[in-house]
Amino acid sequence: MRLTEEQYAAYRTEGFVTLENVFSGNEVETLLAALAVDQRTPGPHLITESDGTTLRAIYASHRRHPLFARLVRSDRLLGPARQIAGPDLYVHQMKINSKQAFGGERWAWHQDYIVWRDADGMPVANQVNVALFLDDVTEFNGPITFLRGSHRLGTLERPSATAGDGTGHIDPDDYALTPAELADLVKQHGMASPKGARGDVLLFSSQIVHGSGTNISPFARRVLILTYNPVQEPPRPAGEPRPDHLVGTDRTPLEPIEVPLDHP
Ligand code: HL5
Ligand code: SIN
Ligand code: MN
Repeated sequence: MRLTEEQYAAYRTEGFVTLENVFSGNEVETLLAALAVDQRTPGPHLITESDGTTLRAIYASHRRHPLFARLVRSDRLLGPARQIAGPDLYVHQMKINSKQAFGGERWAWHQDYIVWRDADGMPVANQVNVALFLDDVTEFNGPITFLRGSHRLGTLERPSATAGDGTGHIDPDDYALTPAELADLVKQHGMASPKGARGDVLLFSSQIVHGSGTNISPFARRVLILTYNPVQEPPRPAGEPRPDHLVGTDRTPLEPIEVPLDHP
């Protein structure tokens, strides 16, 4: 699968592009069934909301469940990712942000790359994020919102940011842009929040400013986000690397496969 010239140009200019109908309803159902199984496996890969119990995010399902292991090699995701980030990619990170109905919490405005640079020693910002919608994403359930073209600003330094204690997931709150920065950037860039049906795919740059609001609707907004990184540019951590559910260590270049995913 390849992006059209228009889609490729949109990604380069805007920092994101949406692809419709990439996975079928049956495939999404099968992925959700696998997620239901995987989220019962306890461990540090489960992140909760501020209540300490509701699931906020789950990392690295591809390392525990064969269906997700196939998904990360799917040509429908890997094809466009290779066009953008180069032929030899591995999974730097995979997460499902599960933003639940009636209260799934916000993700603060941030850029991804600066976090991976500081926490993991990621040398260059050549990652592409490939987000697969597991629910319909609407204006009501907390869509990811972008500042158009803000990936072209490069890294916006955060004087007060801390890269965590080296063991856990870093919430974008710790790298959030200030209200003054946001107000200024929105004037120049404007905002966009791509909507779509479950099965659609949203590609976005690791340098684009993004965030999302609380989900006050009765509809969950589960989004699976894969971050591919070129094998030639792995992180070089200054100290102990973060655990491998956060920072992928299998750096064998992924070969695209094309198989339907509507069976486990
Ligand atoms: N939670 C991620 C990590 O690597 C970083 C954020 O959206 C990605 C900024 O811990
Ligand atoms: C979100 O799920 O809304 C935020 C995604 C991200 O920060 O990558
Ligand atoms: Mn992010």
